[in-house]
Formats: sequence, structure tokens, C-alpha cells
Amino acid sequence: MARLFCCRRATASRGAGRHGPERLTMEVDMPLSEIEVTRGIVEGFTRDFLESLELDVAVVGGGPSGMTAAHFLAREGFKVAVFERDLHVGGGMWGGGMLFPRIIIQEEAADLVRAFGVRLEPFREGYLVGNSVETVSKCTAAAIDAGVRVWVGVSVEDVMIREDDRVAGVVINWRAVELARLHVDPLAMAAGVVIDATGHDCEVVRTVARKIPGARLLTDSGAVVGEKPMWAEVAEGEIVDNTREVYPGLLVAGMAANAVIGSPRMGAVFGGMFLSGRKAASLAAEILRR
Ligand code: 48F
Repeated sequence: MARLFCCRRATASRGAGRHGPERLTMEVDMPLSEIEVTRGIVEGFTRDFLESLELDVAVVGGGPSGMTAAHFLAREGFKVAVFERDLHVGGGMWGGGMLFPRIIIQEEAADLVRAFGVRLEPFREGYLVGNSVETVSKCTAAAIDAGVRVWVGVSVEDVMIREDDRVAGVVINWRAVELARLHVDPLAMAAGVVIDATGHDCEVVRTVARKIPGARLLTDSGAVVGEKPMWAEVAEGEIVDNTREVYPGLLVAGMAANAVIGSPRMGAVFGGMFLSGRKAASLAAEILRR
């Protein structure tokens, strides 16, 4: 235990503190090898990476919809990983509305969010206010506890396809490689279902639409429509319905669902994101069980 307080040369001369003099003056042998640090990191990473090569579900984007979808799938026992290009998950939640770190959750989603341990404060009838930092942190902790593996700093730049152009996995590279525009070939992970939870840009769906000749999405228009300007009530009213399989093996969740179908954006209102994530999880589970 004392190892935590001192290292070999740091014998305390601070005198008796709250913890008593003995502990502070104890000399501790704490061998520390940079090589073992490196080995621990590379071995742990490699084990997890290899275990992720064949997933049930690959979730692209670690915002509220992606983390929620991943959480519910992991709870059902599916092997699920989230790929997030930032160094942190949470997507657009951290900054709340215009950097005021608060988000609005509607009554309909309150139980779901509270089940992650998040405290919500009732505001007006039907509206609850959450602290965005608390919401991200607790949702993330709950997802990881449920068994979700999260890869940060990793961008999904393409998908794998198989017979009939069915989406069969994700093609990944380091975000740093992407930013530096280095010509480095990516790697790939197979997945029974891919969920595009990339937010406003609906990047995975756009990639499929761009790269598969004649690809028709399973939507009314058959193509990516793009999000409409803000209209929170309509946006939140349509988001769960918009959450669906848009191409064989590819689902959309969250703001990506609204962007693909052509519904409005909603600003710092997040209830629909969580409900959309939960619906994406149940659709993915249905596809996998089929
Ligand atoms: O944008 P984001 O939070 O998506 P969401 O779950 O939630 C939307 C809300 O945050 C907000 C809103 C609510 O009113 O409209 O915008 O739909 O999270 C999307 C995440 O996906 C990551 C991106 O960094 C962000 O954290 N992302 C986007 N493209 C890729 C990606 C990619 N190609 N590979 C990996 N991560």
C-alpha cells in the first residue's frame, strides 16, 4: 500500500501528517521499467484488438446514440465495439447548448437516461435538465460495464461488403493518419451489423452511397437527403422512426438517421438520441438473430 505514497528516493521529510509519520518516512522499493510499461500497453491493446476482429455489431461514432445502441447490445450479450475518431466519446454532448454544459431530456427518455445513473432535474412539464459532463461520463461507464469495447482515435473510412453488396464490417485507420493525410492502408473488422451513429455527417451511409454503384438506400428517396434546419419538435418526433436499416447490414441512429432521411436538426435536446440508440440496438439484435 505504501508503494502508492513514495518511491525509492523520496523518503519524506514533511513530518507527521494526517497519515502519521511512519508511512511518510517508509522507504519503498518500486521497480519501474519503461520496457514493462510498453509491454503492458502493447499486449493489452493487441489482445483486445484481436478479439474485436469479428464483431456482432460495429458502432461508428461514440455520441449519445452510438453509446446507447452499443450499451443495449452488449447487455444482450452481443460482441460490440464503438469506433470513435476523437480521443473521447460523448460526441456533441459535452458542450451542451452553446457551451453551457446542460442538455434537455424529455420525459419520454428520462427513465432510460436515469437508468445509466444520470441525475436529471425537472424543469417545466415534460422537460428535464441534465449536466452534460455527468451524462457523458455515466453513459460511458455504464456502456463499458455492460461489455462495450471503445476504440478512440480510430476513424472508420470505409466499409467491407460481401455478396449483394451487403455491408459486412468496417475499414479503420488512425485519426492521426487521416489528419496527416498520410498514405497508409487501413485495416478491417468484420461485423454482422454496422450502425452509423456519426451524427450530422452520416459518414458511413454517405460512403456506401458514394462507393457502391447504383446503391439505393432503403428509404423513400433511395438516397441521402441531408438534414433540414432546426425544428426541434419535428426532429425529435421523427428520429425514432428514422432509425432503421438503410442498406443491407447498415443501420442509422441518432442525428445520422435524421440527416439520411431529411428530417430537421434539434439543437441541445437529447431525448431522441437515447431513444434512437435503443431502437437501433433492438433492430440490430433482430437482424443478428434472424
Ligand atoms: O454527433 P454525435 O454526438 O452523434 P449523435 O449520437 O448525437 C447528436 C448530438 O450530439 C447533437 C444533436 C442533438 O441535438 O444534434 O449533435 O447522433 O456523435 C457522433 C460521433 O461520431 C464520431 C464523431 O467524432 C462524434 O463523436 N464520428 C464521426 N464520423 C466518424 C466518427 C468516423 N468516420 N469514424 C469514427 N467516428
